[in-house]
Amino acid sequence: IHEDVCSQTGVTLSRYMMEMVRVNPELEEIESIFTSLQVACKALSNLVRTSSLSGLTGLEGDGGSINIQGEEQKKLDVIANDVLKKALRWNGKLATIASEEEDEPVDILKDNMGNPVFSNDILVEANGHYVAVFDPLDGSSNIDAGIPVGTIFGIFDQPECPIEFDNMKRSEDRCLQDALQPGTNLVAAGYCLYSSATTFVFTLGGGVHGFTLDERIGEFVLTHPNIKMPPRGKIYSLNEANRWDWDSPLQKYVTDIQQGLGDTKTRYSSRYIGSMVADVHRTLQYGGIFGYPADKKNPDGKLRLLYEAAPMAFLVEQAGGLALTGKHRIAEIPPVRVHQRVPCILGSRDDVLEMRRYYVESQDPE
Ligand code: P6P
Repeated sequence: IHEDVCSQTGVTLSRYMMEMVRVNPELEEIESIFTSLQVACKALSNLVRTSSLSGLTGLEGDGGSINIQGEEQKKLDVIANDVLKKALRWNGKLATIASEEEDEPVDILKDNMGNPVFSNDILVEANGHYVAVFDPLDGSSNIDAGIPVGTIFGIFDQPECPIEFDNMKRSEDRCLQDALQPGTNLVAAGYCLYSSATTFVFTLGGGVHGFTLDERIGEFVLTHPNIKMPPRGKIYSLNEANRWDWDSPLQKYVTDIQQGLGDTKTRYSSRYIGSMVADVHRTLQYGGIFGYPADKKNPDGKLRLLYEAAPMAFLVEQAGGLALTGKHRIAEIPPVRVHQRVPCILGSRDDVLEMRRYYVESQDPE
């Protein structure tokens, strides 16, 4: 990908993508998908911001209750999932989506009743062959406490399928095959952080760029061109309540960096928001290490491989960092189940390599 497109801050995301397509014509369909993603993220930003005004909007953070109109209230993340599905469905460039809020991957060219959403001629013209995986509102349980939350997304192209698929109507098997791809197959990934500002951060494989929503004009504008993660940080970001369930190499690593006994001989400080998008956003800019490692209770950790860890791993690696399960590169793990979890430790290159050394030296079977 040529990255020599406009990089002065203040350029809108829409213009940035137009310039990108001018030098990379093969990205034309991705540009169209990003247009839909932008609209969905602006809508979700508004939804999150007003959800606490439940008296006005009737939207509760935890949902599930019956509002004064006697309507069953959906949880915010279910609403967020609907917003994203609608935006991506009418884009016509996608065939399949997989979401934390969907039990199975969804043929996005069919409506919730299974009927085709496009007439056949439009379907042929649209030729949707991309696959979107997303967590529509990661960290949503934090919303009522005013803690930042975010949308995480990844975009694949449909894999080459064995010939027998050609004759099948689109079936669950085909949708499952579309979705179960390793992070190395991602063509785009990113997140939208709903915090003090709404920031859309993504990579197309040619670096990482951040755009902040300027509500005066309703556009995402370039504020973080070409984000590069510092090779070292001074922050570790893990839920230490799980410390006694971590494996011993990780316990030793964290104790050492807390006590200034690691490679840098400086004591690291702890920052843990408990919302992956916010913790990763800080780590991308300030450096250090974030993770949800394996522990005795959760041998695969907590984060989902397909639509949380793998898209974030793509971003982190594009920003010069590393994303491992402990020893192995997350991007290379082929998912076998849509919602499978994976241990995840990501961040500054030298910090993650130092952490990994504790595993290698311990010869601890991971
Ligand atoms: P814990 C939010 O629920 C989430 O999925 C991620 O956003 C976050 O990193 C993690 O779980 C926090 O989990 O167990 O530390 O609260």
